[in-house]
Amino acid sequence: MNAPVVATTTSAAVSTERRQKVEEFAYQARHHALNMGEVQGQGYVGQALGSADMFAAVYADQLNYRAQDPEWEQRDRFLLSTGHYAIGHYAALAQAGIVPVQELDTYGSDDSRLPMSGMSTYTPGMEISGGSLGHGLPIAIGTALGLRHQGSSARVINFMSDGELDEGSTWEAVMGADHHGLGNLTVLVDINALQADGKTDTVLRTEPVADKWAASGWFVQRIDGNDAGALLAAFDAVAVEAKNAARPSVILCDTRIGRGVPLLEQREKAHFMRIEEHEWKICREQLTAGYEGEK
Ligand SMILES: Cc1ncc(C[n+]2csc(CCOP(=O)(O)OP(=O)(O)O)c2C)c(N)n1
Ligand SMILES: [Mg+2]
Repeated sequence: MNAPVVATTTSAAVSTERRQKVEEFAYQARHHALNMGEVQGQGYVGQALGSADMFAAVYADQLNYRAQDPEWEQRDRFLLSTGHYAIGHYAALAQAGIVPVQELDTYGSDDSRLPMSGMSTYTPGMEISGGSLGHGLPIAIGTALGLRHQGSSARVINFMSDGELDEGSTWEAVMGADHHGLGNLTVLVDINALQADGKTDTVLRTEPVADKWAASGWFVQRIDGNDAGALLAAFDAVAVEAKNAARPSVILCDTRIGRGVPLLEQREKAHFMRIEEHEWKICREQLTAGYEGEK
């Protein structure tokens, strides 16, 4: 069995400039998420805040894309498996210049290109439709195989949640990616330890999760998913691994739901948050104070 590799090279190995670019991107994306949340008064705001650093590392540092041409043939493919995280993805797409920032105000409204669950035919930059959990990774495997078959150097990054580790289709795909030696595939798992029905370990215990991926032949890292430096170091290790071996990589990201806004980090009912009218201003102020304080 392959021993799980836990990334220990955090910010020290990553330049300050690179890390700050990701942190700034994540900060702006969190504001976008709060703005979208306020349109509805409720929703998956906690997930968007919790995973903003992961989206930021992808869009500000890793992904090869053309903002004005989202279907550019040679683009890297970013697949959002977890449909309800669309709010976090839209925030990143806006910050990346793929979706106009003003359009975020339409989030979740009738006729909007930004529905509550990700839809590939609606939104530029949304490669697959979500909603039914556990399908992203199987699709990512088909995509990675197809790109390899075409001789493309584009890579596939699949984003999923810890709740999706309850799905049998996920584990079939984990084995399939190993079988096919998909070195062009990287998976990010947002381990916020929470699901719709409660804490992940009370719904279905998935730990020791790193060992399970490693036993299936993957290159495994487990990091603090709210640490931009750790995310970038992990992606750097994936790049080194891709040169040495043809096997898929997973970055298991421990995150905190609501991250960056203490008021929301403490919410008990965090899967689908109701935020009162007067609280939005407090959320923004807390977000900005935290970011300025950490700079
Ligand atoms: C196949 C499937 N089963 C069940 C659901 C219902 N469902 C919607 S969100 C969710 C929780 C999934 O866990 P996770 O994504 O980790 O939740 P979060 O961290 O966002 O609270 C479930 C079970 C679904 N969308 N698809
Ligand atoms: Mg979860």
